[in-house]
Amino acid sequence: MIAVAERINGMFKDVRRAIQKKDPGPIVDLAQKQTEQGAGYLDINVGTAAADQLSTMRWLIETVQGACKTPIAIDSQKLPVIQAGLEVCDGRPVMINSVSGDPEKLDVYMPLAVQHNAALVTLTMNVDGVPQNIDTRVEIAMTIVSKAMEHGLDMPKVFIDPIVLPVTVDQKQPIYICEVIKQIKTVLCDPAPSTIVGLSNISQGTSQRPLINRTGLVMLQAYGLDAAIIDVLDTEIMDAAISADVLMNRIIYSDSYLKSARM
Ligand code: THG
Repeated sequence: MIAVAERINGMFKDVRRAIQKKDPGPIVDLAQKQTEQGAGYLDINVGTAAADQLSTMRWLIETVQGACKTPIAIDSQKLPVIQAGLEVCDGRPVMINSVSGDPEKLDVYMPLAVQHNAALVTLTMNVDGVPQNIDTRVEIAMTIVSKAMEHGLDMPKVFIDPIVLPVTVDQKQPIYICEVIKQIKTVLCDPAPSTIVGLSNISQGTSQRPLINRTGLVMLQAYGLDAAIIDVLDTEIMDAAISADVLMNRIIYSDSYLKSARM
């Protein structure tokens, strides 16, 4: 499973403070620590930590690129912030995170992804909002897939995010997400698109967040999840994700598999 490391996000106090003081130290530290713990991508999200999101995104990316060689996920709902980030990327693999499943938006973001050879995270939501059932999520995934074919985006570089909702809001949601992932991976097209979730939403409002996060992650992996935005510094969730990859025969077992999978 591809772990997209979530900690370089302006919603965390340490990152917010670093952004406000333009202090690269904490950002460099998080980039290196998350890389050591097996991050496949480092998600970078300015959040609400700065007035000038464009220059802050550029600074964060340049700081991270100076600290490690790990691929980067540029996380913003705003196109200009994504574009500012892409401008300073140094040629390492990059992921655009994210765009909704509106056809008009896909017509803008997909050519951008092709132009930058970037992976693209697409959300199963549209102008009508975030669907809470299986079928509407899969319908939006079908729109995403047909748009990707039209724009010549490689299917494995299309990451579909079915949008995880908290188990406390509706206890049927986690198994719905499992079913959506299974359908995306088995019935839409061959090769299938990739799947991704922002995991920690699943445990919002519960008393057992880390446990529910890692149990949910392993379930989703069993249904074919390819990537998750998680706290890779949480050893227990990373160990669970890597063990699930072994049990699904996705990585080879050795006695040191927890360490080798992080390299
Ligand atoms: N899908 C996609 N991208 C995303 C999300 C998603 N990007 C943003 C977000 N969701 C994923 N990133 C985070 C980062 C941190 C936390 C959750 C998701 C987190 N928040 C703490 C909490 O929820 O309690 C609070 C943090 C704090 O203030 O200290 O851990 O779904 N494609």
